[in-house]
Amino acid sequence: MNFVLKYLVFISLLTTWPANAQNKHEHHTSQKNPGQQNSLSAESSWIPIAPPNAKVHAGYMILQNNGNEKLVIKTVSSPQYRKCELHKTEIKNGIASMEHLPNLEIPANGKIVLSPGGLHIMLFGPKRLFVENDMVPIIFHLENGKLIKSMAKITKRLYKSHTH
Ligand SMILES: [Cu+2]
Repeated sequence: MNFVLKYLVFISLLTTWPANAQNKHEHHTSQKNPGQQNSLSAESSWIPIAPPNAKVHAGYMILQNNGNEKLVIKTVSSPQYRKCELHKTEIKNGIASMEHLPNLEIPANGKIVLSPGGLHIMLFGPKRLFVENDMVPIIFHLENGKLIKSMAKITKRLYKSHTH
């Protein structure tokens, strides 16, 4: 698990490097606490494995804001899906429906859990067939212009929910 988290942070650093390049002092802090400079980290990212003909998948993870300012995710993308959206499943009168969220705010020093039956990333149009343990990049586009990349693992479904 530790290795995975470090790997995610490493990927995040790569992704945001161009935006941070002019900020020289961040270089010193990166060894000590790499998560700090990105503020946002996506941990335990997973996508339940879907039947080969499924046109839509869902992504779940824990979004942790390590900074002292709120962060807003404006859009989400993945090179391996045609389109990604922020969704929220709600149950009204016993019927589950999904809402497409215009953005997602993560409070300062707070975290948001995306999990089956609640918040999720809706992943439309997989561009290839995934098998268990494949790693799929999911990129969060923040309001402040930064990109945060996470790797989601194709995983056997743990809970029964969110069928389409
Ligand atoms: Cu959805």
